[in-house]
Amino acid sequence: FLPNPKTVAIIGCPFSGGQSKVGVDEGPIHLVEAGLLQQLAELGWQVSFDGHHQFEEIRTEDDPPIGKLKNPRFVSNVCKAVAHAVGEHAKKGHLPLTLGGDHSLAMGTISGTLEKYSDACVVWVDAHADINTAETTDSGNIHGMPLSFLLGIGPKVDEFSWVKPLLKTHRLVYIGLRDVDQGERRILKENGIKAFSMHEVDKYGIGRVVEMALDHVNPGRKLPIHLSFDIDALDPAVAPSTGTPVRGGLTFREGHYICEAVYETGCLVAVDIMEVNPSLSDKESVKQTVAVGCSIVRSALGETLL
Ligand code: HAR
Ligand code: MN
Ligand code: MN
Ligand code: MN
Repeated sequence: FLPNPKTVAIIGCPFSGGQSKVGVDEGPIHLVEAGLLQQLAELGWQVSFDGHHQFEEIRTEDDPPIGKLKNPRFVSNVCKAVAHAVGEHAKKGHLPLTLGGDHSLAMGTISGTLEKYSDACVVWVDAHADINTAETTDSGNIHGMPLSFLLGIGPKVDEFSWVKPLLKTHRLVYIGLRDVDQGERRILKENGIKAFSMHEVDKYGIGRVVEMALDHVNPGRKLPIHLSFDIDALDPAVAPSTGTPVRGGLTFREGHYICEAVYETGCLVAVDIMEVNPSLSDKESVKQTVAVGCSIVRSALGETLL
């Protein structure tokens, strides 16, 4: 799908409005400071980076909840801007790599990908399903909801009417789930959405799981793939600095294997790396989490072991 020489367009998104912990907005700065750009250049990519996105802040006082949704206008405006940025890069034939920031940003990134590749499928790697609706959310945190908007599931929220429900349920697959709310379980079941939880990773091994996941969303490996990787998919021992860690996660190798296998399909058109929060836990843990974020991205962009 991508022209030669391959160009990666990095979109730094210092944004935390989709959840309530401070610091996740510093994720992109830390990933870049750790040398991610040079590392990707060494893999043979042309790296284009316009600097971190500056978002016009809407303060919480000026952005009261809509129903249960917190910071709705701020999240909506930011995601809209991100959708535009990702869409423009994709249309130039570049691979947009979005550095989060919280996972509400995926409403923007996937909207942008679908603008250029309407038949794209999504591989969502996460401890969480992020598919709550305005009705089912308990927390009101929009980072737990992006997929419901992209799929057009649940009540319409005017503020998010710009999000076109272009993602089809059969073009979405999850890997790594282990903390799924009751309402989300119902949504997955009712819509027949394919999910490989940690149970399936244990049962079949990561190799079979990735193969089955890709067979489901991308039979024949002909469709473009958007990889949305939440760092909390990894076990907290591997990636401790994140807002909602859940034990029993992917090992270092399992996480990297997913990325390597997706890259190998030759279908990858966009990547998100989300929820790295450098203000949580001690300095060593932060360093470790940022380093693992960089290496996950390198694997997704073609780094091999041999
Ligand atoms: N399901 C819970 C909610 O809706 C927790 C979501 C946590 N989400 C993330 N992104 N960290 O995956 O609030
Ligand atoms: Mn810092
Ligand atoms: Mn997530
Ligand atoms: Mn998560």
